[in-house]
Amino acid sequence: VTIRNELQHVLEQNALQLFYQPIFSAKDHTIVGVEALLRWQREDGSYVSPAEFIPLAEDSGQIIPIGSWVLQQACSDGVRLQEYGDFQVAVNLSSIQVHRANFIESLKHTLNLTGFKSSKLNLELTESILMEDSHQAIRILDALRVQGFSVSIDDFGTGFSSLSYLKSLPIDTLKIDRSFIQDVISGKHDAAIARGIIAMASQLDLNVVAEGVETAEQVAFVEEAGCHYMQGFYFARPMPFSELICFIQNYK
Ligand code: G
Ligand code: G
Ligand code: MN
Ligand code: NA
Repeated sequence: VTIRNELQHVLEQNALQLFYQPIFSAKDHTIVGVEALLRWQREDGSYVSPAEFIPLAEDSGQIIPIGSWVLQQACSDGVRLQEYGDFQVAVNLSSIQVHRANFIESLKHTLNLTGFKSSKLNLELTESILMEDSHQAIRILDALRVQGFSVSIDDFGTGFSSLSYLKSLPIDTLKIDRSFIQDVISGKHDAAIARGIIAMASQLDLNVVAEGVETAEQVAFVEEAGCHYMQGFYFARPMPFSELICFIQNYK
């Protein structure tokens, strides 16, 4: 059986799970939210990375039911998470989901069903989603803002959008791709790029998240550069919801 064939049955087999990775304030290292990251566990116990199966699901159209499942699961977990603190929940979206005619309606439906608040849901879009059709993108972003959602640009720096283009978009947060954070200590150029993105984003009143922070040196660097939030293995790896609750309860 190929992965493509197996993928057709993931939903009926309850083979999908959401892991959560906490996001921290650079100011005081408190937890401000979590990012939901999809995991597929196959029958033999092995995990398939979303980097591998999301593109297949996008090709087959299965990204629609899978994406709906992700949103519903993240929102119902988000409601339970509110018992432990005032946390944002970030969800990654595919271009195909966002460009569907009923996208906003289905989001509202999920909130009604779960009781989660739009102000607590952060939608992570990639630069490419916004570049494909910028007029359409602005319409969608405006509608999301009216509904009270916040929007992040994920993997920032890997696409080709300029900060001046972003200025025209109603978005809240930039997530600097971890490829830039990886080499901020050893690479002069990556350090300059990361510093530049953080400084300009701050000037544009955008929040900045440094992704993939793995070492104390990187933490010190991004804090010094004025980054607002941090996420990465240095603080916490993505983990199942039950572990997240333990992590939050035991965290300082
Ligand atoms: O968690 P991991 O590093 O394996 O994620 C790999 C990639 O899969 C990342 O680019 C991440 O944004 C993406 N991804 C994770 N969960 C989801 C999801 O629920 N929906 C979509 N569309 N992408 C996801
Ligand atoms: O594209 P996106 O930013 O959504 O991808 C998030 C992915 O990055 C997740 O799959 C997550 O597992 C991974 N990730 C999160 N923190 C770190 C880190 O500190 N180092 C590395 N190598 N990967 C990370
Ligand atoms: Mn992401
Ligand atoms: Na990213």
